[in-house]
Amino acid sequence: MAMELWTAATPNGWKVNIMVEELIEAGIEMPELKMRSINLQNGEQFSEEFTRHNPNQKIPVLIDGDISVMESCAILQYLGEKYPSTLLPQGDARWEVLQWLYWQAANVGPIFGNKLSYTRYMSDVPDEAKAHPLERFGKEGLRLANVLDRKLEGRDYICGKEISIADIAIYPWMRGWKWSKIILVECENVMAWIDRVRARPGVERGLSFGIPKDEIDQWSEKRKKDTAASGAAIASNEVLKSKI
Ligand SMILES: N[C@@H](CCC(=O)N[C@@H](CS)C(=O)NCC(=O)O)C(=O)O
Repeated sequence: MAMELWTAATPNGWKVNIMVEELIEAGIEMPELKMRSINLQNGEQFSEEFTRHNPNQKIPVLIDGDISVMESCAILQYLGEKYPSTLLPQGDARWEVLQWLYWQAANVGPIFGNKLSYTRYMSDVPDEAKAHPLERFGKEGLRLANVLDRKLEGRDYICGKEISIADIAIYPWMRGWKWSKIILVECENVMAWIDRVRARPGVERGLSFGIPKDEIDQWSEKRKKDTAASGAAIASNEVLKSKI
C-alpha cells in the first residue's frame, strides 16, 4: 500500500524526502510515496483533516495505512526501523545515532528555527524587541554548530563512516545557515560535512522537493521574497491561536 507524506518545502519537510531517497540509494525497494503539499501560509495545517493525522498541526506527517506519524525525527526513526539499513544501525551504534537525532529535535530545530524567524520573518517587530532573542538564539545556534564541529572531527558523518538518520535530521538546518544568519564559516568540519552530504545523489533528489533543481543552492530573489512572506504569515502572533 502507498504511504502518504503531507509536507512542505522546509528543513523539517526535506528531512523525510532525503530519508526516502537515501533508503532507495541503500537498495531498499520502497513502496510508492504519495506526496501532498500543505500550504502553510494558507493555514492548511490547521484543518480538521490535517489535525486528525497530526494533532500538533505542523508538517511533516507520514501516513502509512492505519499509522500516522508526526515529528520529522520520529518519521526518520519509523522509516529506519521499518526498512533496516545502515541509516539506523543495530547494537551500540544505534544509541549513538538516536542521541544525535534527539539532539537535533530538542536543540538544533528550535534554536535555528527561532533565529530564522527573528532574522527573516518578524519584520513588523521593532528592532529593540528583537535584539535579545536575536543575540540569544544566534549565540546558542553557534554553540550548537561548534558542538557538531567537534563531533565531526576526524569523521565523514556524525556517527562515523556512514551517513545516518542523525545526519539527515541535522543537515537541512545547518545548510541553511546563510538564511538564518548563523555564520558557520569558522566551523570547518561542519562546512566540509555540509558539502559532503550535499554531494550525495539521494540528498539532491530529496532537496529538490518543492524547489527547482537550479535553486537548491541559491534561491532566486522572488523565492526569498515569497518565503519571507510565507514565514511572516506563520510567525505572526495575530494568526497564532492557543485554542485548538
Ligand atoms: N518538531 C517538529 C517541527 C515541525 C515544524 O515546525 N514544521 C513547520 C514547518 S518547518 C510548520 O509546519 N509550521 C507551521 C506552523 O507553525 O503553523 C518536526 O520536526 O516535525
